[in-house]
Amino acid sequence: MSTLQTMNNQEAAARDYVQDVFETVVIRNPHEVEFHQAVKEILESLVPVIAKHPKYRQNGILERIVEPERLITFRVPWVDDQGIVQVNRGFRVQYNSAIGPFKGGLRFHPSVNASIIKFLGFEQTFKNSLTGQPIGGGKGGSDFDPKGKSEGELMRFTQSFMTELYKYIGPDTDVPAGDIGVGAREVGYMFGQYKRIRGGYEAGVLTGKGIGYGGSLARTEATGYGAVYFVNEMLEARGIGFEGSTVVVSGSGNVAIYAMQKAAQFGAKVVACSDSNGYIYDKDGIDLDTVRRLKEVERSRISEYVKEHPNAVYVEGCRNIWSIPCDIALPCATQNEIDETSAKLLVSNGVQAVGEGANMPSTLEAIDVFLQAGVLFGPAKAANAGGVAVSALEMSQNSMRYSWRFHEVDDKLHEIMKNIYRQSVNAAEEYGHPGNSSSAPTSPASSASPMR
Ligand code: NDP
Ligand code: 2IT
Repeated sequence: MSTLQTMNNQEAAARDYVQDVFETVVIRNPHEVEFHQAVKEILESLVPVIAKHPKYRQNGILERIVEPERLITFRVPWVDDQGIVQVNRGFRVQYNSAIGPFKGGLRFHPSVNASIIKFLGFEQTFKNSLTGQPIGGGKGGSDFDPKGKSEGELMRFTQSFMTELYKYIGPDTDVPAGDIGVGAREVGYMFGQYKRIRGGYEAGVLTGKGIGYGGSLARTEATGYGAVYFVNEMLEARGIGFEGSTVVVSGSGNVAIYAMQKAAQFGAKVVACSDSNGYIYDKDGIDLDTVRRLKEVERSRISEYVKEHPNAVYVEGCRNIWSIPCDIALPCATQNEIDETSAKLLVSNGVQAVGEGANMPSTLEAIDVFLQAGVLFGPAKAANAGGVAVSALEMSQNSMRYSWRFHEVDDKLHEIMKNIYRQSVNAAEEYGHPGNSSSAPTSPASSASPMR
């Protein structure tokens, strides 16, 4: 048999194995379309690795990787301002602890369910290992909707959530942090409740804490800054950069704000951002101070921006943000916000690079469009790893009972993002990139609809 024939046989065997594992995932996790999507993306990319190392077909590695160590669900009762008892559902997936305690954020959003939490926990496992830090993968959250809740309601809900979650977490077992709908305020309520229940000060049980009680400088900025650092590496490899470029960012939350800030510091003009109601377009460049005040202080809608900046326009509905011509697109809102149509629009408008600040913001079809068009594509697991990387640095500082200065943490973050880029390039050189969707495992149940 020729070497080429042996290689083809190994690749066919790898593809069959991956297809079998994927079919089992679909059967075992019915209707969990986001989870199927995340698993499919990873399995597809592993075909050349398994073809090259056939031993991985024998030791059940993929079967173990696709199954979380455990998924915890629990009731979260709380009393609203009218004195009525409300009940939400809480989740924590402890996905994989092979290289360290489970680590990953908590999301409070009405769309949260087992599928969302499992896709996020699965992604987190790979992202965390890419950071080079000793952290396993986890994720959690609730279908609680923080929008429109009073401060008292938010506090009572969050304390009730921790009253159950505390049983499963700890500085050496599982360390949650923030995600959509969970920032330093919510982490603060949770940390206080955990401390009361445990009767001791275990600073490393949560990250993303306030600076006064064990938080790390630069954690707030880390995900957005890290995404821009990663994209900058991609651009520099092509001899270009942010300087003079036009950037569109979706979202206007934690990740989006600091991606905009760093992109602007690197000389880009950020012309658009959004929230779940709509987007703003300011052709002269968005005034970030206004966005930060509206979102971080007043917690109001992005539509308010145009009242202070009459030259900007507000468009209801956030999907069409991708019709704005740009050189660099940074999706920083939520999963499946860029579908095939949006990806084609971005490509036809000349986009050069896409960096995923959000988790799984591009559908599988959208990723194919970017790869086929030769667009520089920074996948979430690599591009947004800066947040959790600095969370791991927060854990280190808590263990040392010491804190680094802002620039020390930022320098470490920058180095970590460069290292993730180098690892990604090395892997692509060794195994090729998964641009060809024909090698993907297939299932009719596996395509998630966009923007839920
Ligand atoms: P925030 O809650 O701070 O901000 C989320 C932003 O996205 C808001 O502008 C929100 O609008 C918008 N958004 C949320 N859900 C939807 C939706 N279904 N449709 C349209 N817009 C939506 O969250 P983060 O900035 O922390 O997280 C953003 C993304 O980045 C998420 O995918 C998260 O998983 C990912 N991420 C976060 C990290 C972190 O450190 N925080 C680390 C790595 C990834 P609105 O206010 O109207 O809801
Ligand atoms: O998706 C993510 O990486 C996060 N939400 C951050 C997790 C963390 O533990 O800092």
